Amino acid sequence: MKRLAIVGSQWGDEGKGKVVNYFSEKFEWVVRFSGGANAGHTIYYKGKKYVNHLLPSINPGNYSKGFLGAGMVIDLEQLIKELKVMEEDFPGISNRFYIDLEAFIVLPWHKEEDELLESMRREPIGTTKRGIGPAYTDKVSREGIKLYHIFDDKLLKQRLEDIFYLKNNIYSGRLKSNAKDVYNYLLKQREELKNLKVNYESAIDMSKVFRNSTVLFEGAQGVLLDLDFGTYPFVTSAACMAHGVSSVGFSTFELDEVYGVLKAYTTRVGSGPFPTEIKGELGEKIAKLGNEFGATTGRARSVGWLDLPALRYAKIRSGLTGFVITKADILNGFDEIKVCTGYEINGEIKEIPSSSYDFSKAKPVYETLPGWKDTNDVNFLKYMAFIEEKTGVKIHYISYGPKTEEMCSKN
Ligand code: 2SA
Ligand code: GDP
Ligand code: MG
Repeated sequence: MKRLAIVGSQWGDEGKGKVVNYFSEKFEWVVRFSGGANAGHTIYYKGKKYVNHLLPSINPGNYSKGFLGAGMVIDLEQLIKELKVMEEDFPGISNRFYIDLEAFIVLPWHKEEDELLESMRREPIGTTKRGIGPAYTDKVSREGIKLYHIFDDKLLKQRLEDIFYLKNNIYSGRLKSNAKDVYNYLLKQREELKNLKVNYESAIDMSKVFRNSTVLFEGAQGVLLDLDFGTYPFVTSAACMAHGVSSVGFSTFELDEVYGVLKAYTTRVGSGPFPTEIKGELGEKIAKLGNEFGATTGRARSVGWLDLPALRYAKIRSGLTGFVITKADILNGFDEIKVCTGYEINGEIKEIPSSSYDFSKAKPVYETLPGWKDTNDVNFLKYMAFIEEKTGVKIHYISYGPKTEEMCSKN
């Protein structure tokens, strides 16, 4: 296989980092194509845990290289932090990372705006406050800084002055950031990145490299958090699905496979509809067993039963060709497992509605399946067969623990 995309099939935190890390053995490049430091992708290497927010989940021990694409919004300060953690254990690893010169930069004012907007919203989105929404907003309204700007002192200074002229008019002095401080801040980041020997590349050079290499695309968040197709407005501001590879110069038709990572139950962090949420003791029990806390913010994730309409939606929207199921081990020993097969909305059985308003009224219709002792149990095989039958997507791999090696092919 030359090109594989791995995306989240639910609301994120399905275990994409671990799954990408498992497959990274077989690919020359691991590419993050969207999002920013809102993501938290957990990997283990030689028994040690690393949480990648920006770095692609390459296997530090092999030769694979990581690319941060133009569709990302990059917080350079956070990137440097992550690289330094990696450098302690793998000296020289930073030189295996490449950034598209067109990538957009998250700056201190974006985080300030994220805080301000959340505090002013009547119905907060529950963002990670990593400046993601404001950074993408600036990108679209053409008011920001791209990576290439930081290599031209004069251009950078001029742009920052222009940006703050506008921002200060809009925010009437409410922002603490100013052009001079951000300029000095960026020169410092530039110096640190130079010392770490990170590579910068133009899209044209990289697309030549990628066309002659094997590439693994690492999605962030999940289909239901996608800006266009998720539970808007309770979504992130980026492409969470396979179509995001277009920002690296690929068409989805060039992908050999698109694997959706699917957690054996569902979690969600932040606001928005969550029909299969399990409230009370049982939900808390699963959350505790699954250690369901945000890998970026530490926020408690809400837990729910598996949601098949949501998976059918993910299949159609993201063109999934297979599933990788994770965290079924967390449900080991449960007598019964519920699975949502449809929603009742205004007295009718339906698939996912377009509007979050209708979705928030959806009542899940459940089937109850027998639980399993462990992931070798026949009842777990039945659970997987049920998912395959109801979604029309085959499960290709099973992850049964957090470590990279705790994974096997299904057949
Ligand atoms: P934002 O910050 O603007 O992207 O938030 C908008 C919504 O997107 C959700 N979101 C996430 N959901 C699950 N996992 C994410 N990454 C972290 C993790 C989350 C954390 O790995 O656990 O640590 O809290 C992630 N990033 C964004 C967010 O909750 C909002 O609903
Ligand atoms: P991502 O955002 O999709 O990469 O997922 P996160 O890293 O935010 O959250 C997934 C959590 O589950 C991490 O703590 C992983 O180490 C852990 N994990 C991944 N796969 C499995 C699995 O199959 N079983 C168990 N028990 N934990 C897993
Ligand atoms: Mg995560």
